[in-house]
Amino acid sequence: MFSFPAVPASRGACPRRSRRSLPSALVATVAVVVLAACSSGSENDSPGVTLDGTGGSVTIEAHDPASYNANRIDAAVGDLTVKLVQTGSIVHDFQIDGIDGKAQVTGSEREATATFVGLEAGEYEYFCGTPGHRAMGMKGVLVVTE
Ligand SMILES: [Cu+2]
Repeated sequence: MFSFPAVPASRGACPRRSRRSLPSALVATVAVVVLAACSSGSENDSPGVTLDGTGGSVTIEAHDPASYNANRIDAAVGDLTVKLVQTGSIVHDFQIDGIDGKAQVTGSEREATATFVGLEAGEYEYFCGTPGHRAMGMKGVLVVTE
């Protein structure tokens, strides 16, 4: 199902007896390595990119299959208008955890704008509400400062 690039090749050459006694802890470790590889892969589209929304507006891109072009947005206390731009054909949206509002794009509506009102200082998670996308890493942190 998946190759194990993080596992030394020598492990694959282990004699049969050691494979039989493979501790479950090692199996769990391998599973974690695979998960880590998957999640880092899904975030490759937005490697540490921060968007500046401190002026009250920001434009973020939605990429297929499930990522934004940034994993952080900085904003100021107050209102934030977010323009979501579609670069593919899958339905995506932009929501902020705990805040009313949603910008949604589809194959035919390539841009959508939403204004999130009265943001207070703090950190919020923004995400795509299309089923499965948030879990695939289509999310980021919104940092609101005074
Ligand atoms: Cu999405």
